[in-house]
Amino acid sequence: MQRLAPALRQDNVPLDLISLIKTILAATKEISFRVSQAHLGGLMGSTLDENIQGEVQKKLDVVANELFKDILLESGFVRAISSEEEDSSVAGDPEGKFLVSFDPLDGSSNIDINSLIGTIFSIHEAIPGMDAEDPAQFQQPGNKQVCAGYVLYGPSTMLVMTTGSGTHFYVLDRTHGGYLLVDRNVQVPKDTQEFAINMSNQRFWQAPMQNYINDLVAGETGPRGKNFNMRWIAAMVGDIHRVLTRGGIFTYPADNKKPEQPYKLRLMYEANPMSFLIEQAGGAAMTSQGRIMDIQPESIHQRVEVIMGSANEVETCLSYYK
Ligand code: AFP
Repeated sequence: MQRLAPALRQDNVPLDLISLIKTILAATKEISFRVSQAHLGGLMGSTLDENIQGEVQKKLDVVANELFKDILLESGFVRAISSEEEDSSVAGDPEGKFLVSFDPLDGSSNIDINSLIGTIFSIHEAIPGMDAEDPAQFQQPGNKQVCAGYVLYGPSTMLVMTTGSGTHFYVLDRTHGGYLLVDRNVQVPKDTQEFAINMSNQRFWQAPMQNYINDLVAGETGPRGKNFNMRWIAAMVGDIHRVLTRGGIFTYPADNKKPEQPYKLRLMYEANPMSFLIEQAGGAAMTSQGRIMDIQPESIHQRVEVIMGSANEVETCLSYYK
């Protein structure tokens, strides 16, 4: 099994990006440890604060965010960061070459039930001449990402990452403290019989998604002529990891539960990095209107519709919108 840095050099990843990736991974190793000790260290439960999106912050959300933020801002590689847990972007080194967007702990509702959670990150190059303080520098589409990945704090701590040369799986080897490459160029099967959606929102979806899911649930007696299984982990990192491992379709469609907020997932630190990973593994990552990675972002915490996974199944789903 190959160590991380030689694997990245094999993919011709520039040295400064490798250094940034190593910095990110140093933070994830510490978060992984804190997650495993959370109950013993008094880090279960919520704080009294809400983030800018009106979500109550868990104690571990705050710890993971501070760890990630501090290590990135002190690294010298980063011009600015943006995080799910920060109101706006935070300036780093004015000479830093990269911008990092991240969700320090995705799937926070799983913390208290000792279930899957993870850290998601997305890296863009900083725009020359733009001020480190200016949040507008983050308004770059997903197709300009130079690296994206997540670390899943599961039974083993796994890194899934792409720098544009395929999507690779790594496992944290606690005997030497580094990530080892375990699967190079994973491929999402084109077809699937598994879907992931929060079914409790069914009555709030638009008609095309209602019709599509009804046809999946109808199974072999319905128009699809085959049975589908359903899974929902309530952490995008967990659901996307399953899709990358054995295929499937994952969607968080538009709904009218809160008419002022039709979408749930965040473009910059959830949908874009996951889209890069899925596409690099031969899958598709779309909204009902087009490719996620071609969306021009307007703000850091922008939300977006997500339909991603096995390419043929995503195409079938989108055909209901035509
Ligand atoms: P957090 O990052 O706030 O924990 O949100 C998790 C999430 O954005 C995504 O990871 C899940 O797929 C989705 O929310 C779960 O949503 P439901 O609450 O509808 O299950």
